[in-house]
Amino acid sequence: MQSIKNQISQNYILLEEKYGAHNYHPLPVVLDRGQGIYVWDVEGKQYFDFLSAYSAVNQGHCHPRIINVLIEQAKNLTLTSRAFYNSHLGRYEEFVHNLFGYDKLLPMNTGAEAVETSIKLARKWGYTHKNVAENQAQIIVFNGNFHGRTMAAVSASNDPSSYKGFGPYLPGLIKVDYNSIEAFKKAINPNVVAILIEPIQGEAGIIVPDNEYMKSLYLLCKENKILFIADEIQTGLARTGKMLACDHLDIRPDLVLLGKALSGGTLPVSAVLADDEVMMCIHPGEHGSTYGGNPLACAVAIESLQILLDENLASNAQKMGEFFRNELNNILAQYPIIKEVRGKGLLNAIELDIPEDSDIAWNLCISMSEHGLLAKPTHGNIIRFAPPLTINQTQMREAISIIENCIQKI
Ligand code: IF1
Repeated sequence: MQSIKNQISQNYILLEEKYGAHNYHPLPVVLDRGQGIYVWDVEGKQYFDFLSAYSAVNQGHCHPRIINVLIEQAKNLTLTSRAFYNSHLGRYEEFVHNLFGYDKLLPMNTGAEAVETSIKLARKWGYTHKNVAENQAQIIVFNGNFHGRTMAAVSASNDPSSYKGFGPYLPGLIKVDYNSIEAFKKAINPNVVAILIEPIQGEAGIIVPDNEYMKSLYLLCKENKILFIADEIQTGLARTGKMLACDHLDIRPDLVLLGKALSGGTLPVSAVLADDEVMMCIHPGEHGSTYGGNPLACAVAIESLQILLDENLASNAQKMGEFFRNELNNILAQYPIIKEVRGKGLLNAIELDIPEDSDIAWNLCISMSEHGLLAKPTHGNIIRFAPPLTINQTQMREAISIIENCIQKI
C-alpha cells in the first residue's frame, strides 16, 4: 500500500521535475490541502506545518474569515490598476496608518518589490533631503541578509547561492557584519542615505542580535541623518511576539517593509510604510505596479491584519514561543548534536553541531515529515521551526514530541 500511496506523490513530483524550473529542492511531500496549523498531502497524510510558507500564514492556512473576504471581493472587483481610484485602497491605507502610526503606505505585491521600493525612496530622499550628489547614494546592508531574489536584493547579499552568476551587481551597497557596531561605524560616510536591516536575520538561520545592538544602530542613524529601513517581511505581523520585531527594541524605523502574512498566505501583498518626508520624495508616475494596491489585496490585507488583533496572535506567539524554546532546551540538553535553540516568539530554529555540508539536517527533516511535521533546513545545519501563530499548547506538545522522537533516531 505504501508504495502505491507514494506513487501518487511521485506522479506529481515527476510533473514538476519535467515541466518546472529546478530553482528549488523541495522535501518529497506533495501538499494538497491546508487548514489552520495543518496541511495534508495528496495521500491524505496530515502534517503540522512548521514552516508556515516562510512566515506567510501566521493566521493559519485558509483562515475562514480571510477566505470569505477573498471570495466576496473577488465576485465584485479584483483589479483596476492605479490609473483610477478604488473603494478599498484608501480604507486599507487608513487602517494601516491607524495600526502602525506612519503617515503613508506605498502598496506593492512581493516582499522583494517592497525592498526595491525602499531603496528607491531612500536614494531619492538622500538627493532631496541630504544633498547627496546625484548617483552617489550608498545604503549599508548586513552580511547574512536576505531581502529577496531581485538584482538589488542579490547585490546586497554575501551568500554565493543568492548572487553567484547573476552579475553585474547594483552599485551603492556597502556590506558590513551584522551585530557589530564597530563595523557599522567604520562604514558611515556622508553619502550613506540608509541602512537596510532585518531585526532578526531569517534565512541566515534566525540570528537574534545582542539586545543593545539595534538600539545603538538606530541612535547612530539618527546622529548621522541615515534612514533606518526595517525589513519586517518575515519578522513582522506578530511572528516574534510583537506586531513588529522592532517593537521589542523600542525603535521606530523610518521605513517599515511588510509582506508575506499581510495577506494571510492568500495572494502576494506587500507594503512600505513611511512618514511624509520620505514617502513624498516619489512623485506621480515615478513608481508603481500593475497589481499594487488592488482592491482584492486591500480587502484581504485589512482582514488579515484584523485577525492578528482579534485573535491576540502576537501574545500567543510570545507564549507559545517561550514554551517551545523551554521544552526543547530541556529535552535537547541530553542530545549533544543540538548546539543551540534560539529565536523570538514563534520564529525559532535549532542549530545542529554538524558540518554545514552534512545531510543530517535534511535527513532529520525527512524523518519529521514521515512522522507528521514539516520543517526545512536553512544553511545546512540549521532547522527553522515557525508554525502558524494560532498553535495552542496541546498541539505544541504533540509537535515537540515528534521533534524529540526524530532527533532520538538520528
Ligand atoms: C525564497 C526565508 C528566504 C524575506 C525577507 C524579503 C523577502 C523575504 C526578510 C522577499 C523572502 C522567502 C523567499 C523564499 C524563501 C524565503 C526565505 F528567509 F523566508 F526563509 F529565501 F530567505 N525580506 N523570504 O525573508 O520576499 O519577494 O519572497 O515575497 O526566495 O526562496 P518575497
